[in-house]
Amino acid sequence: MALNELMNYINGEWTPSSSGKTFPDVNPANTDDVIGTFQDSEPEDICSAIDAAERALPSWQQTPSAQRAEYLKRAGSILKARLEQVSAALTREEGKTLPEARGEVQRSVQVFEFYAGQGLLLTGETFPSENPNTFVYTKRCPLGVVALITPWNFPSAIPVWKLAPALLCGNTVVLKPSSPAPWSSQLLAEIMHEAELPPGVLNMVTGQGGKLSNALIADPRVKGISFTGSCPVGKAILRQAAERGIRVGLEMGGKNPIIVDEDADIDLAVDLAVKGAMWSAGEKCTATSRAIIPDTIHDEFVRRLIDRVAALRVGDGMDSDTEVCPVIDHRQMDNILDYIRIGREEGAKLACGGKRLTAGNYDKGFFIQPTVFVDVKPDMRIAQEEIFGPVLSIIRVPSFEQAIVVANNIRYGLSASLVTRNIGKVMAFVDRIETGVIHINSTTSGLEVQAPFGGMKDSTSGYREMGKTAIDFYSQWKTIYLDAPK
Ligand code: UN1
Repeated sequence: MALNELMNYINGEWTPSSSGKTFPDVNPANTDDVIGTFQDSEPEDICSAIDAAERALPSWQQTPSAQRAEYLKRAGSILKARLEQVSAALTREEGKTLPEARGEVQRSVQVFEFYAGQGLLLTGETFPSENPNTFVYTKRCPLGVVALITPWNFPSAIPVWKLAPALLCGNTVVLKPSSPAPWSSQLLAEIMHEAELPPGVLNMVTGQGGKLSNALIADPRVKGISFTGSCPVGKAILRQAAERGIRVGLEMGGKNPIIVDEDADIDLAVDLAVKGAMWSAGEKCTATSRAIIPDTIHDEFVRRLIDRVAALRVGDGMDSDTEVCPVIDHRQMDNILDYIRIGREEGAKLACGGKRLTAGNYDKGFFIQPTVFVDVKPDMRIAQEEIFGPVLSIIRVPSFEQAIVVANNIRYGLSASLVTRNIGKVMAFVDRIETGVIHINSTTSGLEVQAPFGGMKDSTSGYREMGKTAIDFYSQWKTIYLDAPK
């Protein structure tokens, strides 16, 4: 069977890479299922994409923002009409269950709708002047050509939540999706094409991360970079971009805790810990990876949690009874299994899971048993480093006070959750927890598009995505002193 050969999208055209080479996109639930081949691009292809973006910039930035918003509105309605198809594609290439994929694509639709609604709201300020004949005001203008470097774990929502505000503000874009999941970005480019976005306003180039990202960052025409991915890659981007003095937004790892208060509903706490840790096989930067539990309820919490985790159904995300999906690829699977080995060597106790599933159809995919460690000490590597897999570490603490200390004693600061009925503890937690996202009585993951999203500490370079805040990243200010002519 002839495979689908997918192309780069440059200047409104489907273009092969200059290398002539391709790489396959494979279904992580069944590696016999090759979705298609994608262009294994070279720095020259990035250069052509930047050429196109640069050429498209003058007329795009002069297009009124209300009109730019119209394209987003159109894209949102095309995506909405295609929700089932795009969600199924997402499950097939990324692995997450179909309901989770639908949730993600639905969020992409909401992102388009939200920014489409901002078309007439790119507001500035007016200021009284010292002089009677002067009008002082501010106006937003775009950065220019921006590079969006996106991960595989939310291959629909993350490209959309970067692209929509970038376009709204009048920037032109080069999108480089992560190579394990390029198809979702391909579908996004197709939708923007159908929405009749002018050629060159969005360009998409697939291929190996390091080489292509370097070419993007090094090009003097690129004026901003937004990246979601791992901490080491993010820090390397930051160093390179600092040389050029351009704007960089980094959204990186997490090691997100759930703290359960002594008076909490334990079944609710177990439910939130299991969903937060195991849904999407833990492959969210907002996934729960530490459960910090006070002595008094520890054993009961662990007993109920293990019952629940041991009963989780692992399988193909397309099967309607699957709860835990495969992980993305062999490399990721090996990383996770390595961390499980490290946890055992460090002296943590494996309470359930811990292995790759291999019998029957499992053999063809990358399935890992949902895994729980108990007796985890806060300074162990499995309690400090991001694993990005279905692995939860349970840490026992003497008190609520100590729980917050342990939660904060880490380089990351993305998200945290508290399960409690006690309003005083809610307030103390909100005050003292060092994370950019705080969930009370809900899982550490889950975001809404109208609210700012981002972390603290090593999880971020200090900016926020989504909501109106993203507009501040993708635009810059002009301050105008307008004097009446004599
Ligand atoms: C969510 O919690 O719903 O890469 C989204 C990630 C985050 C997105 C989390 N940027 O996992």
